[in-house]
Amino acid sequence: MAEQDGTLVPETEPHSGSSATILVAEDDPIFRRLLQNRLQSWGYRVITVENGAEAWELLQQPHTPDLLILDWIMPGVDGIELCRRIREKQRDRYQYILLVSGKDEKQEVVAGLEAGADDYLTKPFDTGELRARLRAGTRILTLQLKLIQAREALRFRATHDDLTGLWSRGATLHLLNGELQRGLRSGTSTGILMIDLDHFKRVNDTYGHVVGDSVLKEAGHRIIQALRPYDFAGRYGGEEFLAVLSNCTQDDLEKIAERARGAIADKLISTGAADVSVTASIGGVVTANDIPDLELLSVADSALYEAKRTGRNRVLIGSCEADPTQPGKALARRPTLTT
Ligand code: GH3
Ligand code: MG
Ligand code: MG
Ligand code: MG
Repeated sequence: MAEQDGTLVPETEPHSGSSATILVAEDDPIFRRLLQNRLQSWGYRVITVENGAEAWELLQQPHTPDLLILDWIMPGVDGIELCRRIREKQRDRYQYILLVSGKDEKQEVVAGLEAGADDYLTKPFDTGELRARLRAGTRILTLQLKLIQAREALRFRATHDDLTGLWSRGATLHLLNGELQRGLRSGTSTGILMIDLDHFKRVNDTYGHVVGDSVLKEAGHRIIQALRPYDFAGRYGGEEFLAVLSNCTQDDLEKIAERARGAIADKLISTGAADVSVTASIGGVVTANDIPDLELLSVADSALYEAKRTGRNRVLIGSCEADPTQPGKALARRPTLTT
């Protein structure tokens, strides 16, 4: 349908069912209102602002629209300046910009695109053309969304263990280092728990690997449930898990370790094929000192070894003081019995 003087004439187009949100920045109140009505009749959600400064302010907030219709000529921050600002700021998501103007000169169109607009419409314009151009923009944004989802799925797979969904070994060690640094900066203690399922080979030998896998998955889940919301756990090895507890006293560490041990041991794991009884031995360490991760892991490992040696299904916390004579070394390695 043709337009007169940039004004949109109401028409009864079928609802497109689109759920995209469009930000319209337009200083002409009549054109703004008509544009809003038309876009809404096509199924878009619409946010309108009267000038570029308002649009820019709105775009600083989280969850802003990805589809923008910007008027070129507005008082203060105009559409071109807005395009430049949007493109200068690195965002997670790309925003598709349709620039609207009464200017029709080729060099004006080029200037608009150079400033960062994706497409250009000259007033007065045909609503059919506007609709088609918005669909083109939506197609690009949909493609972008799929790419982001694919990237996130890859990122998840690269940092998580396939079977349990917990952090992978590499990611766990990376996060552990981050927590240790954070603990040092804030002067708080960080705790580590090394959790190893007892006689897990027997589980596989008795019930088979498929059941063994289900048990591992459920054990990982129970460990996560036993932790505080801001702690994290990863699969450190085959049937071994590593939990990292930030801002954690020795008392906290013992309580949480005991909770994790009980969570695994106290209730049979139902796998569908069999109800399996399994226990875990846990070695821990807590420190506020500048001790390298490998040193801490070695203390936790020694405690775990001791827990295995002295009967399994138990928690032992190794003591770990910084050795003033050997920076980066733990002073005491002998685990102290806590349960
Ligand atoms: P311990 O109490 O001394 O830890 O005995 P264990 O049998 O648990 O220890 P060991 O290290 O001898 O055996 C670990 C077993 O865990 C052997 C291995 O087949 C099993 N395992 C490791 N990864 C997986 C896995 O992804 N799935 C299954 N089903 N089993 C696994
Ligand atoms: Mg204007
Ligand atoms: Mg084991
Ligand atoms: Mg093991």
